Amino acid sequence: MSAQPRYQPYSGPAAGWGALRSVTQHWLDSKQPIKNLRALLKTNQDDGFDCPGCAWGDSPDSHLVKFCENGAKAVNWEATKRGIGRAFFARYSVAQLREQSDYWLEHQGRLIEPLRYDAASDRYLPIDWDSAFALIASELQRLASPHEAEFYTSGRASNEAAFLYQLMVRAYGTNNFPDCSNMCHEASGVALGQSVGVGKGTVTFADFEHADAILVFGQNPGTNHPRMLEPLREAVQRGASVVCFNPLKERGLERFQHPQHPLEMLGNGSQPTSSAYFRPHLGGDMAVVRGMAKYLLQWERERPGSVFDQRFIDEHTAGLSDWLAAVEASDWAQIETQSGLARSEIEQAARLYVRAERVIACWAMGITQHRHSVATIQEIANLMLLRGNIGKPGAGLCPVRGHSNVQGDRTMGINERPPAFFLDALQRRFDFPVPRAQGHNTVEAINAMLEGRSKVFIGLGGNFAQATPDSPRTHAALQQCALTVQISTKLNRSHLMHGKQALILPCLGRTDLDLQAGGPQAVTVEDSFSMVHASKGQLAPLSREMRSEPAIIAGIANALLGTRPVDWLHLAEDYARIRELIADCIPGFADFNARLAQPGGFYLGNAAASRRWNTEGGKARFLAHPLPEHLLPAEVRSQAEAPHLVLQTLRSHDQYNTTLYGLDDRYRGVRGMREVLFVNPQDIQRLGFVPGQKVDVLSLWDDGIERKVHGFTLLAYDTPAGQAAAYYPETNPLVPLDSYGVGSHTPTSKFIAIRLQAAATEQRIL
Ligand SMILES: Nc1nc2c(c(=O)[nH]1)N[C@H]1C(S)=C(S)[C@@H](COP(=O)(O)OP(=O)(O)OC[C@H]3O[C@@H](n4cnc5c(=O)[nH]c(N)nc54)[C@H](O)[C@@H]3O)O[C@H]1N2
Ligand SMILES: Nc1nc2c(c(=O)[nH]1)N[C@H]1C(S)=C(S)[C@@H](COP(=O)(O)OP(=O)(O)OC[C@H]3O[C@@H](n4cnc5c(=O)[nH]c(N)nc54)[C@H](O)[C@@H]3O)O[C@H]1N2
Ligand SMILES: [Mo]
Repeated sequence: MSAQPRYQPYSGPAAGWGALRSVTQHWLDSKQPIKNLRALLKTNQDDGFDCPGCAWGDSPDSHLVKFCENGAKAVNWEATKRGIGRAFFARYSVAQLREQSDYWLEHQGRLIEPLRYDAASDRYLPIDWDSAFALIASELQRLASPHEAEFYTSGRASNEAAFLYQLMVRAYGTNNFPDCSNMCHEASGVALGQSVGVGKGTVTFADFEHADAILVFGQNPGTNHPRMLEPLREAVQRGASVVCFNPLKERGLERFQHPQHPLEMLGNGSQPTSSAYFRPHLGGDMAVVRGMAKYLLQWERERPGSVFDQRFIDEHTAGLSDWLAAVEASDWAQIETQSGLARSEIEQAARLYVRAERVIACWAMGITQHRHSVATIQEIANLMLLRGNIGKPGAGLCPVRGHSNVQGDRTMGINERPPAFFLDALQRRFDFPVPRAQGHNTVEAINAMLEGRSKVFIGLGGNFAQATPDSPRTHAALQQCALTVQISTKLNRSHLMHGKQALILPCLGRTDLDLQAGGPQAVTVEDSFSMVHASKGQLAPLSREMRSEPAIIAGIANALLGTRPVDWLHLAEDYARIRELIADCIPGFADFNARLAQPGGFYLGNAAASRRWNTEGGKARFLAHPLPEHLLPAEVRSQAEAPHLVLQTLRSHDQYNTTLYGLDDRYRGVRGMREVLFVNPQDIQRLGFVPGQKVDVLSLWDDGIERKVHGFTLLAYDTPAGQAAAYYPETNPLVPLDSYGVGSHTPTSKFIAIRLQAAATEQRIL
């Protein structure tokens, strides 16, 4: 699928013919094009399955085809005819598989039978399901404490699977739930919980149709949430503004830029414009928003009552004066240096914000994967509260979620720091001593395994070995375990970085028909807008040996706990039974089974969206943080050598997290390669390199560990000076385990201090 390595800036628009060509290639590559076309037409339809791609919601009014280029890739990836079982694993030892690329591993096809690692032959061999369940139960029972096991979840797990999983794990006795959300929108949950009392977004799809301005911070929807481009485009057509903040000119967002000069309409008398594109420094968004707030304060003082929504503030909020004091105390020199924007640009952004009556603020990983992410998100919330932009139509907060059910998994209790009301509800309903001690998040789980405090790792989906920071240490952490279990659809590195004993349990995916004793089953998911809807797989599974996630969890739970506190196997026969339990325990799910029949699903409700504030004090809170003194952390500043560049790690157009569909990144002009470093041409020159040269990349931290990746090709790219970009997961070895967000523990994947060295082999490939 991927040609000779090539780099040539892309000139076409986002989507369009380039997208069609790409979908067709992936579709043919699945080896069952006709079957998959049927599948694609069922994507996100009422009687079909939820797209296994992103968590963007659907317009309830549209019955048209509801998939995008990258959703189509996700479906074709899952619905492949290729399967791997005993023959494949007889051919390759684990050591040989480790030599293969991540791309090659996933490309081999779907996992079709349960496997157990055999140390004598260094191979995975077939095992029957009951023996696999018995092995897990005996290893878990052998631990000195349930807190010595880690139960990871990736955000594709359905509500039913997640609820059953957390119930099993808590009945076993721990809250150790590291999950992908810890590396993703954790900061949004933490920040918004404190600010507005709900750790989720407050908008629904309909709000996008009424917004006068949409702010898009640190997000690349053209690749990662393509269906979001449609409401953005409609907004612009309606005369609303779309205001983007991103150091990179992302192709899918560029169309919303004012075609001539983004700075043209600065002064009062200038032409109104619909849109603007600002390019802050990595990690500079808090300073941007602080600067916008400074202008708002100034204008309010000049014309009292013209800017702040004083009625909303008086009735609904607390803490304004402390925050305004912090705004006043921040000086422009610091704001300009830290934000990377000129004061005039910040003024322009502030004008676009105040001119709009109803504003939505969206953000994703460009905001959350930073050290000061919680403070930054609270600053965005402050800005929105100032003009009453939460809890009215066409306005609100919109952390755009990643995995298709990552939000639902949290709602179901995949949470290492569960709220007391949730645990109380479990205890009331199931009558067992629910563990109350805080569990491990992802970073804590890695540390616990590294130090030998945790000995069993179970992964409900995902690719823990590659998605996590500091890869060599994470690999070592997994390899030290007594047992690792991966419940997966495809082969990935997490199966190869295994514990002393190891299991691969092949599961059904979203597109697969899920037949249980009670008939064909549907599962449910929750999107970024708190809409819950059913997902029903359509395609006959590749093998009878694959099981659904609920069935696998029930099998493990049955071996581990018998029928305590529920009859697990009975539940897995008909998922409506699981939904009844969810309805009993989780607010918003009353009459769950009946309400699922509603076309498009049902809205879970959101207290903040109806201006009820479940915070300390019962009001929405302006939370005041000083601007960070330095963006570079002390652990980097203390090093003898200063960093050459700051690196962000991001997604190409041809990947889904650690799953690589191909080796191209169409909108950034890259073909056939991934080990590349996007650097400003002047930086390349300043550092004494030439474009196309290969370099080794080192990251800086104060723990004496050398973190390095080799042979990355330098690409001259339009990125602000000093700021580089490269793909994840190839660069995860550079992310120090101890470099994470304050209050969120999210690895700082968008801010890594690096130095470059000429690669040992001086070969140039371009
Ligand atoms: N096709 C596809 N879809 C996906 C995924 C996928 O891998 N492939 N992944 C899913 C998941 S789990 C998630 S979480 C989402 C991720 O969706 P995104 O958050 O869009 O993903 P990233 O590629 O990490 O892009 C981050 C963007 O933020 C910008 N950025 C980085 N640092 C900063 C900063 O400091 N400030 C600002 N203002 N911008 C910054 C980058 O230039 C980039 O455009 O997508 C989901 N959807
Ligand atoms: N450096 C850096 N690191 C990052 C990020 C970054 O931007 N930069 N982003 C972070 C983010 S936002 C996230 S969400 C995480 C993602 O972390 P994960 O969710 O752990 O990773 P994925 O790559 O989505 O997992 C892919 C694997 O999931 C399995 N799988 C796919 N579908 C299913 C299914 O339906 N059921 C089951 N059981 N298994 C399935 C397949 O075996 C596949 O190999 O990575 C994080 N890591
Ligand atoms: Mo994510």
